[in-house]
Amino acid sequence: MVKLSRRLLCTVLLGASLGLAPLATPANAVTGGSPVPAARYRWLGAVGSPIFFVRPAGQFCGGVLTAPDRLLTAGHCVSMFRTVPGVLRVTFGRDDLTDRGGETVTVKSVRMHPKYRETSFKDETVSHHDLAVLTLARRVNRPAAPLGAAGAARTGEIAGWGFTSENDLFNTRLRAARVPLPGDAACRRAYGDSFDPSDMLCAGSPKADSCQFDSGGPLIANGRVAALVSWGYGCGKPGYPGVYAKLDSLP
Ligand code: 4AZ
Repeated sequence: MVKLSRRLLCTVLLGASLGLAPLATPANAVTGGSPVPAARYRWLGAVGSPIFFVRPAGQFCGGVLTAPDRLLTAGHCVSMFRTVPGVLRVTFGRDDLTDRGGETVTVKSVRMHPKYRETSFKDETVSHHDLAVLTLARRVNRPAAPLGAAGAARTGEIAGWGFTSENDLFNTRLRAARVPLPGDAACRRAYGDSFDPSDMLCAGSPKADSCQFDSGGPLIANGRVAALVSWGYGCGKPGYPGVYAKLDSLP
């Protein structure tokens, strides 16, 4: 709750103070990636709300379809909307958030992972069991994402609509990148006990990483979604891989 609301507030204030819209916080996202067509991930949704007017489509997170009317996303993306799920929208099939293409569906309810909780690492909010399920107001005619554990995979793929670097505040294009999976020890070294390998997975490098507004989006390994973008200390910082919520911690 604290995490997203603080972020939303910063973004809105920054946008307002600079008199610019759309605008969002200066942060990286899918760094080191390249544009991909949304048609490649028919089950990938952009989570947003018209109240988040500083971003096209009000987008602030990603999510993956697990049934015709269920979208799995990061808990921290939607915890502040638990009591007002109807203000959330999920948009599928849009290469660029400024386009009109694809389809947009209203959200009916938000169910948080029962063990969702927040701690902190430096000035970052650490989200544990960072998963939530959105029930959509109608069923969409799209395939569910294939889900599966990363196992021994050495690399994965991430996708999201976030910014590509601190100098690219205006990216609204869906992008993807291949990221290394350096293993639990790398994240333990970086984050100590804040990293819990029982429900988290470590991915990324200074060459390619996820960042703000990529949260809730997929980490794909062996052709299956293994985890969702969750948190990290900055983006692409040497020694600080991104942290992902593993789907096998689903209740
Ligand atoms: C975020 O703020 C965020 N580099 C997402 C991913 C990462 C860091 C921050 C990982 O949503």
